Amino acid sequence: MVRKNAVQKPVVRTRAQSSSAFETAQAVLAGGVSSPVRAFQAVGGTPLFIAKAKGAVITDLDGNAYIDYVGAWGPLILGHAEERAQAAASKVLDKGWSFGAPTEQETRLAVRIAADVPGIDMVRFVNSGTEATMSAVRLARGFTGRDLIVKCEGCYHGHSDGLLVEAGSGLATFGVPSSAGVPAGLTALTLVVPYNDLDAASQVFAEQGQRIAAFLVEPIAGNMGCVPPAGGYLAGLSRLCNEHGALLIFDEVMSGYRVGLRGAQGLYGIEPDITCLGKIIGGGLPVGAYGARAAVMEQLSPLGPVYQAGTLSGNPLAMAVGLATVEALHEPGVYERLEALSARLSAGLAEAAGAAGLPLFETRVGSMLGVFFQPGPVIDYASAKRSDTHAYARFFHAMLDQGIYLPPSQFETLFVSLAHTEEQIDQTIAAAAKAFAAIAA
Ligand code: KE4
Repeated sequence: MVRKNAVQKPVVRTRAQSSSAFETAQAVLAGGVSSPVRAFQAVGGTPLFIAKAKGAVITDLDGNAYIDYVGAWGPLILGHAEERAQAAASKVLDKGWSFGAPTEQETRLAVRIAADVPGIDMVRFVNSGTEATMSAVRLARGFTGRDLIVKCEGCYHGHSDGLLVEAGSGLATFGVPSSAGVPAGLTALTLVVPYNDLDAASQVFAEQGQRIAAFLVEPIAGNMGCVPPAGGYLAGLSRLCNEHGALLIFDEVMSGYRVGLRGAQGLYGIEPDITCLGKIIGGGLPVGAYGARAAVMEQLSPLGPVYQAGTLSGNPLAMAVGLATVEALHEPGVYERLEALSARLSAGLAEAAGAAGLPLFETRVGSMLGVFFQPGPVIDYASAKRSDTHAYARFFHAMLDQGIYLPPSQFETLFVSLAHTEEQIDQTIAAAAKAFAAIAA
């Protein structure tokens, strides 16, 4: 009997249910999404609708599984549906999960954060990173009695009006709105300088120093892709702020607990005046926080004249999952494992790109990784923008079709979690080798 050649049925990775779900969503959700980057406009195609996730793997409505390097944009450092976080949530759910009144959950998380983060003696919880930075700016203005804020081009601090600015013409310039609906008057108090450029920062302080309330910066930029601080940059900002009586605000919404228990300020040994946190401290539930030394935080209502409030701030469910997440990060060897997995991935991607003859500039701080389709170096937003975003889009889809879910934009950061395994990292590298070869062909 002639055996029929066993024909390997091609893996048909249909995404029909995601497409249909996206159609439905677009009728009632602006753009079909609850946050713009999820719409895949930077890479093209239809966004995946996620049905479930466990560990380092997410599964879409069509049953396709992907190794996930977005991790809900940073919070899921333990991986998805992690047992300790789940157990913490269950315990709270049995007793009620929102009271609009003080609970010991928020005190416990605040004690943990104050013990870990060098620049924090006292904390205020809010519900997002946007709220954290917006409130930190108001607190800095209230504490100093000054109006001007300086931020870096390419750093993202959420969507409060005064921070939706982009650089005007010239080096150190007053921001121009980067969004419709933001009146120029609201950005006229925000100065924008290039990231990693201490001369520009010095210049703006020389010109406006007495009016500057704070310099707000991502100590490790994660929203232009991952761009580490240049040597001496953060120390220079700290010195400029001290010399001119301004406050240094570290937006550690992404880097807090990501690059170590003490965040970027612990890694680089620079203590800011105010620290903003989010993402990981909520373990995937809506949380933000800002903190400082007591003398600054005592300006906050109900103690002082700076007002800020929130219905769900300190929500027991979010506090419990956040505390379980942060406590798990105190286990011995956690950051060594994240470092080993992330270094393995970074080295593998570099080798694969080299083999394909593809110019790839990589950055990494702990388990925050950047891959820029260009020779580099990438040190700020201007250089990041020189990346080949079309190549990144092709890379994104070639990886997606091989079961690897990367951030759907060149200007985002990849995250490795404690749930990732060496096998999954190696599978990712193998997929990247194929993707790079296809792009380079
Ligand atoms: P949220 O308001 O999105 O919780 O946080 C704003 C924010 C503040 N600071 C930093 C350093 C941040 O990275 C963010 C938010 N990060 C983006 C991803 N790059 C969130 C994803 C999104 O906007 O959908």
